[in-house]
Amino acid sequence: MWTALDIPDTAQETFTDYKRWRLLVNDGGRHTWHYLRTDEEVENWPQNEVDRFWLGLKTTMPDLPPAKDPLDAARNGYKFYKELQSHDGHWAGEYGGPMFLLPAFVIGSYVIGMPFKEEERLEMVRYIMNHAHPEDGGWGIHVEGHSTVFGTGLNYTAMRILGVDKDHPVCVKARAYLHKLGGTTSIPAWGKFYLSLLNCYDWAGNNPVPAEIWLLPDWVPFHPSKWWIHVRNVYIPMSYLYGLRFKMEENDLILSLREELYTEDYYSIDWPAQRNNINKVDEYAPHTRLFDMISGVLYMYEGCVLPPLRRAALARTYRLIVMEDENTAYQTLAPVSKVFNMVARFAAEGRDCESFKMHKQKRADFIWLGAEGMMVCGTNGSQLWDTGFISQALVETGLAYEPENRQSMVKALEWLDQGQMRNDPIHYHEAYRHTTKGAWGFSTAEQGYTVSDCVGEGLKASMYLQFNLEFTPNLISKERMCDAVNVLLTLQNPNGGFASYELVRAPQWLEYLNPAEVFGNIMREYCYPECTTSVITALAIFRKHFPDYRAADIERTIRGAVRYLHAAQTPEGGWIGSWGICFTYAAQFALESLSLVGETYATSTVARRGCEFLLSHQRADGGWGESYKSCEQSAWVEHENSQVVQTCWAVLALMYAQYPYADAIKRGVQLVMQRQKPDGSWAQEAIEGVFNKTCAIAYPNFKFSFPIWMLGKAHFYLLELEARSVS
Ligand code: LAN
Repeated sequence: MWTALDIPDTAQETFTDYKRWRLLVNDGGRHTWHYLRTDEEVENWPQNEVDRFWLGLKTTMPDLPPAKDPLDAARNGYKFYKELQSHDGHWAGEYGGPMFLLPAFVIGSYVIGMPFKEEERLEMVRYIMNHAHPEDGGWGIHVEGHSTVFGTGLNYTAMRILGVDKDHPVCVKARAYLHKLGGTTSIPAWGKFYLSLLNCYDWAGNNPVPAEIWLLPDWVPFHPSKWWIHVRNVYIPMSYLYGLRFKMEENDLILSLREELYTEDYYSIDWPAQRNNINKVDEYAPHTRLFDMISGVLYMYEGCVLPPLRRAALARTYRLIVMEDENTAYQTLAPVSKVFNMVARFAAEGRDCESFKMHKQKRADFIWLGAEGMMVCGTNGSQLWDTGFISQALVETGLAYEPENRQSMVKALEWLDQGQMRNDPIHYHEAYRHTTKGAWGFSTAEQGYTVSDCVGEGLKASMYLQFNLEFTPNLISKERMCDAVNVLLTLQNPNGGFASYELVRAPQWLEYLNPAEVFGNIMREYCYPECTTSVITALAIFRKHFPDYRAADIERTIRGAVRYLHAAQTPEGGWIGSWGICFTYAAQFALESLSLVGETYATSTVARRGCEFLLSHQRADGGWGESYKSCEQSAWVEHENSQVVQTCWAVLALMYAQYPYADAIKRGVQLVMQRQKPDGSWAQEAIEGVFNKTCAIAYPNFKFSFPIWMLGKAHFYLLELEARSVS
């Protein structure tokens, strides 16, 4: 099942025949990759443009006549991008970047004996090899990050499980670096946990994760139901597995890994002393003294747990795990909890059961084959997010009206129609979930999680497509749009801001208990400028169409949200982006939403300062470029090069704010036009997104949606400025 693989020394060439891979898109936007073994299968299921593009194969898209003006460039961009639309109307795409998700999947699957196909294993190895740092041979927390113990320890382990020999040059080099860092004893907490499941780290080396916390009454201010949904959903199965001290059986590989991963003799390691041993190269959010103190007490408690209490706690957490699986049709919230849930279900129910089958089936949704090999995505896709942006771009630029684009707009609306959630979760209050009736999530309806700005963007895109275009059918009823608004109105916090999935439920001090070391601001929900602005924008557009629906509530909500947004502006005039890199991303959302409440360069100091902040970062070549490090440091960090996507965000922001001078906009437009390829596409540049302060994540579809959007809009904007200056 996990037989040895014969792996070449380098990974530029694919390890499998890329002409045989197909992306299957079905069931509301599910993505799964399939390798066709026989020629007959290949003949019956031809490779299409979507497959070719994402596999990095040559597409058949022709070179286009050079663009005469920005609108023409946007049109050329969409000629290319339209070919990447799936038959069901959405845009599929790679969602890689984090370097700990593939190892998590490999380790979790190995522990429970859930196999991968050989072709998958080969391409997974290739992906890992392609992302080893050329200088030191290690891996970081994400593809652009420096090598760490977390990245190197986990990717090394994954390579070995996948079937790579320990004497393979990539393993030799990585192991040498790992040893130079002192070996895996100092791996951060989640790494300790994965390795403990694998029986390559002693459970005594982990800080306790007591399931008993779920027996506390709900009103307790730090009750886990109040934690950020991702942390909560990761720690539920973790506490279950920790309670069982679940680990796989020893075998030859495990025994060998115990030698390879450490610089000292595995059997003489002082495990309890490793609980707080975190390598400095990994650390972003060091433990607080409070955390260490509580962990110390809990560690003592682990020596004298009361069996009935533990049993009750394990039963309670298991129930929560099952409810999460059922609420999401086994997609679960995201890949970290996916693996832990999968292992927990196996620990309780074994292999011959429905839960194993279902987890295996949906495991495939996270796995993506890219040009550099096979990876695990940050979610089961970014379907709604990408479809929402390009739909809005086409409508705002007017390209949606052009006859050759109409069909694709109708398809996009059809996808949005079925992508809206129609009901609350099956297990609703009992699972501490927020309402979902009328919401859109980040990926598919099946995944089933409300995200504030996804509801905003989904609603906005649906209204644009349905109301602004006379040729689209009315698929989404007024009632359903009102349902979406109802969801938005439930999500405002007392300070006026909007968080990601839920209301802020826990106090700020909970962050002192952040156990993950490698991520920041994860313990509870926070309000985000991006989420808040998406909501303002959607509500502002909604009330133009339906002025009577909950008018007072909408007015109050918008006013509160704008108040939050004003307060969130930094003294320099920017907004800190938490999900995209970084200030340019947030500025684009912020200035759009402010313009919809009448705040522009001419009328509002906030908007004017926002513009001036951006202009102060425009580079000599006309572009903007900031590094992912801006997000780590919450301060502008220049990238080596200007970036097309960030330039688009900055120029869009200036246009939303009605910045009255053409020069800065023209220079941004020129940069983006110069970087367009003859076939209308743009090359992939630096990574676009981020989460939890430290982990970059890729949004490769942004290099289409935002240039198309910006160029098309800039065309008319510049004409208008010109007309004004003439008159
Ligand atoms: C995402 C992706 C989308 C993102 C936006 C919609 C862009 C944002 O505005 C709100 C938050 C959200 C939904 C978001 C939250 C955190 C996610 C799910 C991710 C960045 C994708 C991957 C990440 C998830 C936490 C990865 C798993 C890792 C853990 C640390 C649990």
